[in-house]
Amino acid sequence: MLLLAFILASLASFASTATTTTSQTSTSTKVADSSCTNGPFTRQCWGNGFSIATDYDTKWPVTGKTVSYHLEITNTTLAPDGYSRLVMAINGQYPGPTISANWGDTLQVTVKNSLKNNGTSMHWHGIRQANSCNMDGTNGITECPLAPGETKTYTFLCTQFGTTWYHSHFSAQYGDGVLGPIVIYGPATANYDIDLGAMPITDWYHPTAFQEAEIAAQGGPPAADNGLINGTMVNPTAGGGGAYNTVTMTKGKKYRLRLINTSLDNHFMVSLDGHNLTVIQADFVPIVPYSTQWLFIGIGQRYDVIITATQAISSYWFRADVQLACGANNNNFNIKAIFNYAGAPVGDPTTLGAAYTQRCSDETTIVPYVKKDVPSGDFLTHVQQLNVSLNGGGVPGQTGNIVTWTINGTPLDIDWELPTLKYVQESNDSFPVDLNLIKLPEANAYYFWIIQSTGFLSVPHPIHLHGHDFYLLGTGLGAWDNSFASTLQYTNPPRRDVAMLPAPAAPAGGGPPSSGGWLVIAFLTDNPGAWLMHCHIAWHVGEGLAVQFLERESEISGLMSLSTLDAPCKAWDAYQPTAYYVKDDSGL
Ligand SMILES: *[C@@H]1O[C@H](CO)[C@@H](O)[C@H](O)[C@H]1NC(C)=O
Ligand SMILES: *[C@@H]1O[C@H](CO)[C@@H](O)[C@H](O)[C@H]1NC(C)=O
Ligand SMILES: *[C@@H]1O[C@H](CO)[C@@H](O)[C@H](O)[C@H]1NC(C)=O
Ligand SMILES: *[C@@H]1O[C@H](CO)[C@@H](O)[C@H](O)[C@H]1NC(C)=O
Ligand SMILES: *[C@@H]1O[C@H](CO)[C@@H](O)[C@H](O)[C@H]1NC(C)=O
Ligand SMILES: *[C@@H]1O[C@H](CO)[C@@H](O)[C@H](O)[C@H]1NC(C)=O
Ligand SMILES: *[C@@H]1O[C@H](CO)[C@@H](O)[C@H](O)[C@H]1NC(C)=O
Ligand SMILES: [Cu+2]
Repeated sequence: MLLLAFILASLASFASTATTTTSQTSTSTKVADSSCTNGPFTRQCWGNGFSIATDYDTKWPVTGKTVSYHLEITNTTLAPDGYSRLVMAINGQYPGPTISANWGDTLQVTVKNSLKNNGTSMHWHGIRQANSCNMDGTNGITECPLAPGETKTYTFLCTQFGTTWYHSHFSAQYGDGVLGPIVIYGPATANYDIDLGAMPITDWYHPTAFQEAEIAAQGGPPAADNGLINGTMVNPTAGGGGAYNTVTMTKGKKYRLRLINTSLDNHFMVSLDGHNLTVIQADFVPIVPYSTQWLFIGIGQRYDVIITATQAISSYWFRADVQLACGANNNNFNIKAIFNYAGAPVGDPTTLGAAYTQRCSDETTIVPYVKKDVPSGDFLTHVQQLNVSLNGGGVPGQTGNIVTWTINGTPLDIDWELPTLKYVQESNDSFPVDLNLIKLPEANAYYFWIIQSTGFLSVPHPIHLHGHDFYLLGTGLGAWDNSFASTLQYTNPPRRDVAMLPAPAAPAGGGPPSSGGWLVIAFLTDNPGAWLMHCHIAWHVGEGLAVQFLERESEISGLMSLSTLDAPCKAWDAYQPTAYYVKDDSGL
């Protein structure tokens, strides 16, 4: 009932936006104050005292409304690019259904694992889970995996707004289809007429992700066979079938498009021929709008962009170019979608892409709209270094060598049946070393992290943190030096939940070790829980590239009911000894 009411309400708001005109957009922007409400010309407003100027880390609306969804995971055959393969679909589709809610609503999502031979665990990427770490869906950290046949309901408040995605955290499973977009409606830093919704972009493999993960662990990352834009693409082989995703625009209108990079391994730059993209949000953080022709999206990152349909009535290619600079691994370098103006003749576009320089590094023009500074004086007292290394610095190229990624010498290896929150529930402090667990006992302190990649094959890594937006203070090639501390950006640095740990371009044909790169981030301990920080390249997190923070441990059980772990853990304990397949990676 609630869901139906919500759908009707959002249809009504779309209907009203679709009938307005854009002629006055730039002149009639109202100031975002408590008396203005959200509309095509007043996107900065929200209502009831909330607006784009609200600091959502400390304040958010509580609507009292609960929006419910049911997601059932099944093992089925689909052909998103014309090639049939096993897909672990959600409600029979790939990508899974879009979950949407308003800022301040409670989401209640019931997940049913109807797979025969895998557990699962659903993570709501970038959702802060304020005081609800037990709903983060990270198996081995915040819950036991959901055994085949089991159901779990995740309930959490939408304290942020914007675009994100949900995905399985059970080994490489999201690569086989267990993912979908999330849209949380809220204010925006620029006006637009029509919300086109989410457009996930990913690399796509014809063997399953579990098969590819094994190949990656034995030798190196396998090449993707294709890429998908909004779950579809043509097959590059002649007569292979598939179709381009097609979006229709009306000349004169402004469109909001929500881009999500759900890749396993490949990085892209995206562009719409003949148009600029006005970027208004990076991950969940609203930013001062800027215009660009090409946009780099790392795995797990999101960008909300506005496209103004001012060009001639025609068809235009939207491009997702694989970046060789990231160590591209794709057999198709022609991943595209179609943006069609209403009234344009039918047929593939003939437009040419704008020139650009290949790269593998984040956007550098991210300025958060709500300004927040980081106290530089805390740096030296609260800094730790995390060294990222392949095989713990061991000799690569040895046959049969299983690839691992270590942090300070240890690859993370979780125990599905004994998640970190279970230790907390049982007041057991004997954390094994390979949980890579770092305690953060101090409340409301800024902790600083120097993430340094070292040694052989220091490829770029998209680093993602659960439970927080972090502050991105700086990044560079080579080795970090403490004298750099004074050059970091402490004044309104970018905030987001995924950032690139950079690396120099790989030497042609292998070659000698590179000198790596560094990334410095900080976050405030304002959310007690157990939070994973990991590389979002599916192979790398499976190979151990992760740590977990146990934040304000003593407060956790007072803030949430850890008894939510009990039933799924009991079912998992019963299933695991009978499982057909065994865990053969970090479990994440
Ligand atoms: C999916 O189905 C295939 C083919 O029947 C089977 O081999 C595989 O184990 C199934 N996977 C899961 C996770 O149930
Ligand atoms: C999950 O299922 C796939 C087959 O669909 C299999 O290859 C993989 O080993 C399974 N993993 C676990 C841990 O069950
Ligand atoms: C993505 O695909 C879905 C399902 O086909 C469609 O409803 C939606 O409009 C598409 N979105 C975009 C941005 O193309
Ligand atoms: C997605 O992220 C990966 C890894 O960061 C990157 O290689 C790829 O280019 C990105 N895709 C898009 C569409 O930006
Ligand atoms: C896109 O931005 C560039 C650089 O600011 C500008 O030169 C160009 O005219 C813009 N193109 C369109 C279609 O607005
Ligand atoms: C990280 O590597 C640097 C350079 O090799 C070394 O000085 C430092 O002790 C290492 N830190 C940790 C925590 O292992
Ligand atoms: C505490 O955790 C360890 C694993 O590190 C486990 O072996 C032990 O049984 C646990 N103790 C209790 C009392 O549950
Ligand atoms: Cu990585």
